[in-house]
Amino acid sequence: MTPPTAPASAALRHLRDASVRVLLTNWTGGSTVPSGNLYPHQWSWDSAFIAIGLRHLSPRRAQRELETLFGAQWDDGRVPHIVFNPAIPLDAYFPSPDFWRSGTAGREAGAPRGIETSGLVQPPVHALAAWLVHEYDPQTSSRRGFLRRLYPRLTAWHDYLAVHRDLAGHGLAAVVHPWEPGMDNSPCWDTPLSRIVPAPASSFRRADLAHGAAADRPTDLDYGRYVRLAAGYRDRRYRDGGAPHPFAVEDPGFNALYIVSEHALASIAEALGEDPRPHRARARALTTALVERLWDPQAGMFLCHDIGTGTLIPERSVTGLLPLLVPGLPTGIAEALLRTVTGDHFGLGSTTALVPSYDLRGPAYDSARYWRGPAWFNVNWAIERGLRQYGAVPEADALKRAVLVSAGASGFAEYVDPRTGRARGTTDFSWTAAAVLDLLATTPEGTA
Ligand code: 9WN
Repeated sequence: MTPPTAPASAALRHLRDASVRVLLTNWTGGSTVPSGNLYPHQWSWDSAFIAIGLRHLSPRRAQRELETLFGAQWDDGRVPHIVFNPAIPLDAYFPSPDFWRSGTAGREAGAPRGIETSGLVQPPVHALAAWLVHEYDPQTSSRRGFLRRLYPRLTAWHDYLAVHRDLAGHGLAAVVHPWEPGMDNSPCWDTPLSRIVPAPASSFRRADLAHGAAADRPTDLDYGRYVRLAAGYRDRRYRDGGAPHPFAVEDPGFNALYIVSEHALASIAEALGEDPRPHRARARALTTALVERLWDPQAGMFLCHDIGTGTLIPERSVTGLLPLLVPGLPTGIAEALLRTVTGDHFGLGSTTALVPSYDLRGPAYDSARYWRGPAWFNVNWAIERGLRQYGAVPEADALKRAVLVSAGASGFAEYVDPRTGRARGTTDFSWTAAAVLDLLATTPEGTA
């Protein structure tokens, strides 16, 4: 790995202009697509990261991004992982609205009328995004009643997680499909997924391979399992209670973002003159549960918990480093996380400039394939914040430089090979551009 050098100020201006171009191109009038070709609809956690970047370009547009997403919220509080654009042909993305059937299969759970969505969720980054968007321009936010309108929706979202997704009864939210933690193809899911009988390949047609190299994407076997699980959830009408879910995992990254967003809800409540204490109490309880249930001292990081077997999954994924974002971790744990991120398994600052999505020494490591090794920009944006929060300032500065250099050099790739920086997946990816805009805003010109 060659350490990234600081881009000069002309290069920084060029990078900013290029990120703006990506976000303007991917804006569809009420929200932003993650990618014009591979993902032509609105995605939940993408929109949160996108709003964080968009605030530097247009605070109004950033507010709109989140408002559009929450316009598709279900009555039970869930925020769907995809909100479909009716103008896009059905075969442009699989699974399409006719697979999810939110209007019929989701009726009891309160899927919105007149908008097609999926029935799964993604990590709850939204309250954090709403707070950062508000903080950037409180005047526009207050004038538009942004927080006032969004706050009840955000609390209903977190209540959905607390009431319907605490599947093990210890407070943490569980995910019921590998698409829910957002790191779809992580080796962490291999064991729980192996218990799922795949849907026959002839029963569905993937659209992703028309836009991405097969070696960068999940295998057909994994897709068969994703389809079987999603169809099963749909066929039980997206109910979370009753029979146990065939796939149920407590994911540290998902829960870390939940905790950080619960802290953000406390700030939002305070700004609105509401009571922040219930949010602080929930954030504290979740932090205790995260440490008690998912911390593994031998690994020096958090691991996923397979609710089906009641055991921790012995795979090191970047999801287990995301708790660096959580304030107030016990000192020993924060120190161990800092050692792990820079140690042999993730190599930050020695063999890698960006944190890989999976253990460089792990048996399933693959530098090209999706969440099985490549470095992702939203995750690295989050780790940069976490490093800074726990005082690892030189490491955070170096990571910030690496994100800027690598995003620009890769054409705003969806993900990159963590050792070489080679672009993988698609390019002109919205959250990559958003991460750049946000990091540039805290980078004095020429001193990155
Ligand atoms: C399924 C949109 C989404 C991201 C996920 C990423 C990928 C979808 C897919 O793209 O997932 O939701 O079709 O592979 O894994 O994190 O939100 O960018």
